[in-house]
Amino acid sequence: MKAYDPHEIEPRLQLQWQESGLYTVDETSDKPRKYVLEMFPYPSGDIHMGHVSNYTYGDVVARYSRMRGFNVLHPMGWDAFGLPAENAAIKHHSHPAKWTYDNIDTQRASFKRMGYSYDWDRTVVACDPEYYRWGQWIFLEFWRRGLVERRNSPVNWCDDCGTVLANEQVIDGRCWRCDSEVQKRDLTQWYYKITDYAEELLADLDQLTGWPENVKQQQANWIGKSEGANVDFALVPLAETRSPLASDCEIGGDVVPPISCPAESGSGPQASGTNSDREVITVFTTRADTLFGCSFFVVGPEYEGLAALVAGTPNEADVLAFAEEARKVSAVERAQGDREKHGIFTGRYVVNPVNGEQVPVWVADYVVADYGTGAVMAVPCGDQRDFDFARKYDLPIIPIILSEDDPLYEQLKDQQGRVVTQVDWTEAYGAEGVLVQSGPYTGMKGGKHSPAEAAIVAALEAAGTGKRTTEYRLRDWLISRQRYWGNPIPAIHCPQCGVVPVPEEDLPVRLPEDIDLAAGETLATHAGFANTTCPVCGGPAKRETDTMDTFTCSSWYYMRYCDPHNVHAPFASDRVNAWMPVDQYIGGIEHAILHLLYSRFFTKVLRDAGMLDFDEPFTNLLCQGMVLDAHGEVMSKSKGNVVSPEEMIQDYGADAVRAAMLFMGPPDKEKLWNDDIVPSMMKFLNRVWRIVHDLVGKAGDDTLFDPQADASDVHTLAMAMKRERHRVVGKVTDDFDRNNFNTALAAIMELTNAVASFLRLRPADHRMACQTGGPLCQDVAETLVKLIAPIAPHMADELWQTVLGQSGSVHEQPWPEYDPEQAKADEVEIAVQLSGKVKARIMVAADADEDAAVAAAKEAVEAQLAGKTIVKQIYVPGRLVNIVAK
Ligand code: ANZ
Ligand code: ZN
Repeated sequence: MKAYDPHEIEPRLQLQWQESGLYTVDETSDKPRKYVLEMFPYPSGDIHMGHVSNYTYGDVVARYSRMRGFNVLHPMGWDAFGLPAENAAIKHHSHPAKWTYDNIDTQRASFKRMGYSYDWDRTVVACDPEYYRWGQWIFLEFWRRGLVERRNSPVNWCDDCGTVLANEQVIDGRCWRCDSEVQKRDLTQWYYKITDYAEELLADLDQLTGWPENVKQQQANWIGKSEGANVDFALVPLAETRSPLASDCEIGGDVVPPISCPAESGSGPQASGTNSDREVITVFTTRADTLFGCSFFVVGPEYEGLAALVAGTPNEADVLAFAEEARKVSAVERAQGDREKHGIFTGRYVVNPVNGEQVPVWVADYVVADYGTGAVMAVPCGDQRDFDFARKYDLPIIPIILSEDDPLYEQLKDQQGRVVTQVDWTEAYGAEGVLVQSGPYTGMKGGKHSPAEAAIVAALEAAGTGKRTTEYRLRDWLISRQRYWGNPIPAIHCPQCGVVPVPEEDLPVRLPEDIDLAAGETLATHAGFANTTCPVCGGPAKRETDTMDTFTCSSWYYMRYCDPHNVHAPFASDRVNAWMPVDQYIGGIEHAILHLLYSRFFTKVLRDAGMLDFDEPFTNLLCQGMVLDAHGEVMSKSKGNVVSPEEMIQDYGADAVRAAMLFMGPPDKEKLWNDDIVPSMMKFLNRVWRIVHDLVGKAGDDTLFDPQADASDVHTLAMAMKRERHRVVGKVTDDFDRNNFNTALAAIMELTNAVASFLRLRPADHRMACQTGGPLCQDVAETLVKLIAPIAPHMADELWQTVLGQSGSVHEQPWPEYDPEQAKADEVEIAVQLSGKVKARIMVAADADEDAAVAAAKEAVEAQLAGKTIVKQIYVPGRLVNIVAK
């Protein structure tokens, strides 16, 4: 027997597969289609273990699906625009394209060396003008559809990256790429109006039954739908503001008068005085039911009308200085619940529309600018942030919602005056409860979406001081970047005509190649690029010099794979509709929001443009867990704990590395690397190699036959091998269907054990000569090779073609069938219990009826039953007999 030599086998078969076009998709095939896709990589250089796990999972799914009779689309490409290329080019005085394409070459070679079954004719490279041209076309289509906007607003700025970032790219206040702290700047930027699709992006998560729950939850939280109301608080004119807070709001005893002295207190929303003739500040609240507990009012430091609000008040200078300081802290940090809150009284009051009370207006840093209206009605009784703030600045806490079993409820339920500050309270009451001290609404159920909330909002709407609204946390997607190595935004700034789109026939707007980034040149300073003529009036004009966020490139590449060489359109609809949605998508959890949300958005827009006939791009999603080092730490160059796939392949071959990756654990869980795993997989592959040879009588001296072994069991073991063959095919099929690659591999190992036990007992020539032995051994050999083909594709194909002497590749073979009947054991072990306690275990026929099983059980516990009467007997087929005796 030739020794198993992956270094000889693997490159030879890779060449054979490539030359025969084994993985080239045949669009004319009438097999059912299946689209298997892994997130395309960023061409960062050498491949790492994360790549190996991601792309090995995808390759197993693709290969298994082909054997199951599908016409499989399994493409690969590169997400090739982005900053690292630009930074490397600056460092080495070269061009980002060179760095990028060199790295692509390296990665492509590695992927080929891993034996991945891609259709290489469909490669999409994002920085190729033939691809980015259509990204520009899509930009213009979005523009035509009213989904592009250019506006000035505070944006996230990363100094290290020298560019703005989308909200999704700011993780805990830091840049997603370089981890440096993100600042706010007021800039005019380009946006995609993803918020137009907020509702559908949220609602359609329900369709995604093939997605992990945690990913859907993260998207739902990010979209952050809140149903509530906008409520208008009228501003008390400065001239009518009588006195500062303290004297108005003496908190002496338990019962105090209202915070200020309005006309009719506690009478519900006032029908008179709609706020149309007065200046109002509007708040967004999900808890209009708590309006009677509003004891102060807060605007954020960014509040637009702040300067006007405090103009002429004694506090003016202090308030403005405070706001300026507070604005410096990022919104993310400020929104953190446990952060210490800071604020200052503005000297102004607003009127609570439900009871006419005047409440003081504060500026506080826990109110963020870009949510709701940027102003908050503070209800310290019901909201923890307001509660903390009230405690710190000694503002009233009016209990207005309580649990009925709270002793305070009894005390307050008929309260006429008002009980304020609850000194013994340690936290706000955020739950549902019953309203007290709430005028006509006292006694009603309160909470989010509660009857009291509905009633109060209805009354506010009737009075013209409120309106039902739905808020989303999702913000529009800021897509412009101040960097060279990206897709140019196809727009022109004309002094006469304004901002106009580049005409479609002028696409692509090409990146200039002659740019000296190291010398600080940018698209804006590159005269040849920046100066142009206006397509409308023909006058001199400037090109837009921002490029698009690279996430725009990754939002539709999977559509392009379906029609990669189209020169007339991004893709032909019928070709994309024929393949999509992607049946199995595989990638990292870090894209739970970013790439996956943007792709869903693109899909919906292009559907509305009549280009697609589906709503969601990815039917099933597998998010792979990270590969960590043996101590559970992330592998990184700086820590020096990186395991190089290249070295592993050099030592053991690609098949062993693939098997190791699959065997390490469930694909969606974190995996701990250990140095023994590849060598032990190598050992296992060697065993399969030998067993397959031996089964068909080609092992020679390497046969497992052991003349010393007791051969009396040979028939039983042959039957056991046959049973295992059927059982394991069933198990592996089931496991592959659910992406349980590790347990599939474990089952294959069990089959090799059964085969080895049999092979020990009978020499090959006897086996091959005997009537059942010959066909059975051949069948088991073929089955084993097919089962392992998706995992170790090179070894399997070598065994198939050379040792089993079959024509064609194993990767074109149908998946093995199995017969569940034959997988059943003849006998099963069952427990024998006496009054519920296990006393013995016996073997009975798998299809034994109750009488036979109980008889066998009684025999097994005969001694213990002596002298007792049997009261009851229970038989659970295949599991147990329970005898109750006294
Ligand atoms: C009064 C109130 C009482 C509130 C109560 C909550 C509980 P969700 O549910 O997450 O959408 N809010 C509104 N705009 C804000 C802003 N710009 N910055 C900080 N907080 C803001 O949150 C909605 C609630 O968050 C709103 O309902 C408002 O406080 C606060 F017992 O109004 B609530
Ligand atoms: Zn950065």
